[in-house]
Parts: sequence; structure tokens; C-alpha cells
Amino acid sequence: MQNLTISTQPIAGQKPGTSGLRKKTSVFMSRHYLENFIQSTFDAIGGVQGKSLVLGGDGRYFNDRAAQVILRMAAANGAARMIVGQGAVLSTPAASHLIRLNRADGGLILSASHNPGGRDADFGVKYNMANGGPAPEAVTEAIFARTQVIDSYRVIETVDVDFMKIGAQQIGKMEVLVVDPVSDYARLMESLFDFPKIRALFANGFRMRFDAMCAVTGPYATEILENRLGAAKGTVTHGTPLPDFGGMHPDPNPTWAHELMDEMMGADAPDFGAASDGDGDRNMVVGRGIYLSPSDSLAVLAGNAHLAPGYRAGLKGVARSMPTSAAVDRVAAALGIASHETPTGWKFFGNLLDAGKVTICGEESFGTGSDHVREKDGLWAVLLWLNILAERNEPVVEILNGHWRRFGRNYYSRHDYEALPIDQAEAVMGALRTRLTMLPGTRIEGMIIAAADDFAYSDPVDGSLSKSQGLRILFEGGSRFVLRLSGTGTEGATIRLYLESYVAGPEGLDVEVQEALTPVIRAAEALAGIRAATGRAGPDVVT
Ligand code: G16
Repeated sequence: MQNLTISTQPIAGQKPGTSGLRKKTSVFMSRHYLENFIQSTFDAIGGVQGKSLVLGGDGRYFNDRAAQVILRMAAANGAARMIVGQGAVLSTPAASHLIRLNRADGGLILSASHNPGGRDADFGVKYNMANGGPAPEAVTEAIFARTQVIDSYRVIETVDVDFMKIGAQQIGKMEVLVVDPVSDYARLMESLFDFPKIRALFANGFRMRFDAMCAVTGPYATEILENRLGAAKGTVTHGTPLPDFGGMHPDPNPTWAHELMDEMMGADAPDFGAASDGDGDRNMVVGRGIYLSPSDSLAVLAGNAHLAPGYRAGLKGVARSMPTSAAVDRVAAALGIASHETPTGWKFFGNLLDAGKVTICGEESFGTGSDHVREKDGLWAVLLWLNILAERNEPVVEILNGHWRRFGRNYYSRHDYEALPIDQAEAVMGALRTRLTMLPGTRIEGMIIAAADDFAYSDPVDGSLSKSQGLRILFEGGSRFVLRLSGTGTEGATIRLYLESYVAGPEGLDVEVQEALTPVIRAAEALAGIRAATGRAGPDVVT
């Protein structure tokens, strides 16, 4: 066993995006690429001497090889202990929980989330802090700065750790503790939700389909839904995690989870459907014959969370990312609690959760979670829905309609223009940005622009300022559109166009979504000209 210092050179482009560093798998597998990023991470957090870290990933191609390299580097850098999920697998929320449960100093999560996996697809690495949450911008910037000057990394030459063997092993002086990836997480879920009540729901014939999309949630969902809650065997489909996710695109939205959508919209559909993504932090929920937008799901969960034991004391506050619809704000107002608006990225919720200002958070990008961990949590959202359904004993469609009757409806959709040339996408953003100050007061498509800005966020806890977080065009009456560039892609640029229109009701609550949004869609094209500038006939993905 030899402790080596390997000379290296900076590699361009190792800048973490919305959620860690995501690149093509072949890029991560190229010489020194992973090692440079890991050593830079260790250096940027003040070294790992004597520290304990959690390590796991979503099981995608290269997950196990990368985990072996990281362990050898952690040992060479003096780490005291690494807690690793069996098979080097952990869902993102389970990793967050393990960091908190074991009071670890942080964790490394190997995932490109909802991006496809495989040798020709995507890979990613993310560093999480001692609170269990994604590193804030100050830390990711320090990591990036370090990648630009790195000249060596440390690694121990040794045999592989046996990732399948539960228990303690050693690499030199460093302990490697391989743990069951599911059991601690399942215990946490049992502490938050009324399992006997949900078990009774299933025993009374309630039928569900959970599409794990050949990704990491399979074992978690099978253990919790089928084994502990008594859902029928086969409730979980695509439940075996595969390195290439079986060729599926593990992004739980109506486009990519179309098998689930077809079943839920078909004859004899189950009562409730759900899907999760590559690393288990996203969720899509579907009722029989009805799709719920993530923004509506967040609002209903916030309004009904008190029905679950873990939230019976009420919510301290809620938070949503800026592009997420304002539906949850209306619930917060009714509950008399604050609703915070943050930039896109779960990392922005961390301070609010740590400071006890919010209990539940959510994003339009199919993420919902609470203060039980510091990541969004797909299965948690599904279980909270199940707990609510068990308490209310009403179909999903009734709950949703009742919600809209009470609060009004925020019609909402996101149009994605993917894989655009970067300069073309930046030109679209730039052109709209320069016009922002001139727009207020303009009448377009029968609506008047009330305000237009480039969203900036001042963190109420640490005062940090995050600028340029999306262009907002706000109309009088609550309609708006938002334009921003995705920070999670690995090819070209993706423009996200977020569209929202509010109807107070009682009339007009059941219009088809794209139809209800037509004036906003037209106004967005007139003002931002995405189709005109890119030559695209329309968006690639509509959610
Ligand atoms: C990540 C972040 C989310 C964010 C989403 C979309 O999700 O964790 O907070 O909303 O990306 O980001 P973008 O619009 O920049 O692509 P995940 O599930 O990919 O980790």
C-alpha cells in the first residue's frame, strides 16, 4: 500500500452547475478528470484530514469505479472514516440523511440525477455539507477556483474495497464502513408518516403504481411500499437499478415517464401513480386520470401536511424556487406563515431549513422535500401523498379540484428548448435582458406588464447575494413568464420558459393547461422570440 502524489494539470470546464459537476461519462473517465475534481473539492473544504464523509451514488455506469478512486484519494488525504452505501449506492435523500444521522463532515454523491446513464451518457459528482445539503455557491466557486490551479493529487495504491460486504474494512488508517442503503432511510420515513394508516389503505384495495425507471429508488420503494406498507407485489415497476437505467431517461415527467402516464390515463387505472428519477430526489405524482403539476403538488402537500404525524405541529414556513408557481404562496397566506422565493437549486433552501424558517420546500422541476433532510426527496413526497390520501379518503382528483375551488388555480407549464448552440441561447437571453427596463406598462396580448427584472436573491440568513437567476416578466393579475438557462445539461444550452396564469375561480378552473396559457405563450414569443431566434418550431419538452 503506497501513498502517491501524482502530478496533474488543470482541466478546463470543471465548474459545478445547478447541482454539482455533470459531464459526459467519457469525460469523467478521461485521464485525471475525476481525480482533479475530487482533490480540488478536498482542498476547497480545507482538506479531509481526520474527517468522516458519506459516499454513494445512483448506481449508474462508472459509479463503482469512481467510488473506489474516491476512497483511495480520501485515505491518501487522511480521512478518518468513509460511510458507503452497499454497492456504492445511495439515493440522494438517503445520503443526505446518513450525513446528518452520523454527524459526518459531508458527503460525495455520484449522480447526474435525471440525465441518462451509461458509457455514452452522463455522470456527475456533487459535494454535500455537514447539514446534509448541497454545497452553497461560495463552496462550489472555491472548488472551481481550485480546479484551475491544481498541480497534484494524492491517492493510495491498494486493492478494491468489497462494496457488497456490510461492515467495516480498512484502507490504511481509514475505516470504510459499508452500510445497508435502505434501512436507515426507511426508519426515517416510518418516523414521519402514519404507516399503519397507509397499510390499512392498501389492505382496503387501494392500488398504486410506482415507476422507479430502472434507477436508484427501486430498492427503497420496494422495501417501503411493498414490504412495509403492504402494497401489492408488482406495485413497483422497473424496480431493479441498472447502470444504463435500462436505456430509460430517468426523468419523472409526462414525457419520459410515459408508460406510467399511459396507465394512469387508461381504463382501470390505479388510484395513484408516481415516478422517481435517477438518484431518487425527484417525484412525479399522478391521480387516476389526472396529472398534477409539481407546483400544484407542492401546494396541496403544504396545505395538508398536518395530516401526517411528522408535521402535525404545523409548518414554520414554506419555500419555492422563483420559477415555481405561486400556488403554494396562497396556501402559506391562508396558514399565516411565510413563503420564501429562492433561485433555482435546492442548495438555496439549506439556510432557510437550518434556521428553522421553513418546513416544506419545492420546485417546479419535480422536487419536493422538508426539513427531515437537506435534499429534495421523491419517495418522501409520495409517502406524504399516501398519508394524506389515507386520512382524507378522497380520490386525488377530488382533492385537487377542492384545492383549486378554495385557492384558485395557477395554470402552469414549462417549455424546454434543448441542445441549442450556447451563443444562440445566450443571445436570446441577452436581447430580452437589455429590454427589461423598458417593458413595464407595455400592453401585450391583452395583458399589461407590471414589472420586469433579472431575479436576484439576498439570502435572509447569511446575506449572500445571488444575481442573474432568471428573467421575469410579470403581468398585472398574477400571470408571468420566466426565462432562464438550465444549469444541469451536458450538451449545448437549454432555454427554459416557465409560464403561469392565475384564475381565481369559481369559473375557468378546468381549462386545458396550454390553452389557458395561450396569451402568456404568445406574449413570451413576441418579447423573447425564442422560436424566431433558434429556428425551432416549438419546445422539445413540455411539462
Ligand atoms: C437540480 C437541482 C434542482 C433544480 C434542477 C433544475 O435537480 O437540484 O434544485 O431545480 O436541477 O435545474 P436546471 O433548471 O438548472 O436544469 P436534479 O434533480 O437534477 O439534481
